[in-house]
Amino acid sequence: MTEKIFSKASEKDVTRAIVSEFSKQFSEYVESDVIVVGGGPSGLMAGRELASKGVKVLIVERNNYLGGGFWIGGYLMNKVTVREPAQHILSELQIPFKKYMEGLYVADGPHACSKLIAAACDAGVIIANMTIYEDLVLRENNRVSGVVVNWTPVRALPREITCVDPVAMESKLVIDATGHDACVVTTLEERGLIKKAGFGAMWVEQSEDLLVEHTGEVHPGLIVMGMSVSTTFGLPRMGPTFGSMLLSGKKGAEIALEKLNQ
Ligand code: 48F
Repeated sequence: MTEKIFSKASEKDVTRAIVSEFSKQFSEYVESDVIVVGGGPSGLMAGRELASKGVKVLIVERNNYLGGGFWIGGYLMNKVTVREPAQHILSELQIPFKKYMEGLYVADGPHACSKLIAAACDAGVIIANMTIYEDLVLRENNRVSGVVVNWTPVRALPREITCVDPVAMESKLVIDATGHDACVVTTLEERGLIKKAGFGAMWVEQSEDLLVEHTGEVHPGLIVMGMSVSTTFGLPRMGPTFGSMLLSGKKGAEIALEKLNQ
């Protein structure tokens, strides 16, 4: 037999490595500073900003993959656009882009998205993927204090097959970065604690400024960012341009940092 290329490790070692490392990390992140629900462009940007400043951040993402709508620019075409001044964030993340016209820039979706994911991971963000947000933890004066989650496949099956209770994770702040659905805000609405307006019709030149302006805390302990902001406040949608997702993520992270330091 020829000399082996790989080191010695059997099936049991591989399985133990996965189980023990996963449970160690999961146990550590059952309590975080910030839980970001949704790993699209706004959530990833916020996670990266916070983690790079030493904040303990967990991103909860229902899909196996991260990136949300940032892989594809629109209509199944994988070019993403940003408007001035968001190209500076592309430069900061070392994402190649080209100027299409004055104030409008184009990048490759897969390249931009994978660089943003890597930037969040490099900064120290921990990802709970295939994990779906179900509900909030609410404490004194209805302050948001964590999230209730389950495995996505458990939620995807009919109740009669998988009647499995979810688990809860605690944090000082929660961020709703779930996009158009604004899932976290919706659970507050179901309890009569907030009223969301639903996003408006498309108007690119109004929407992006308004979205960044309205990014912030909407309820004690809950910050909204990205498309969730439009859905919460009834702002116009902007379609396949992503500058405000990145800027909203940055602004939301600054607000979260201020709150954590208070
Ligand atoms: O939708 P998404 O990309 O949100 P975003 O960061 O960016 C919006 C743009 O992509 C685009 C746009 C403007 O350019 O209109 O749509 O605001 O990413 C949202 C992420 O949240 C996850 C979802 O799978 C996606 O990756 N998500 C949504 N609901 C849940 C969730 C949930 N209940 N639990 C966990 N993750």
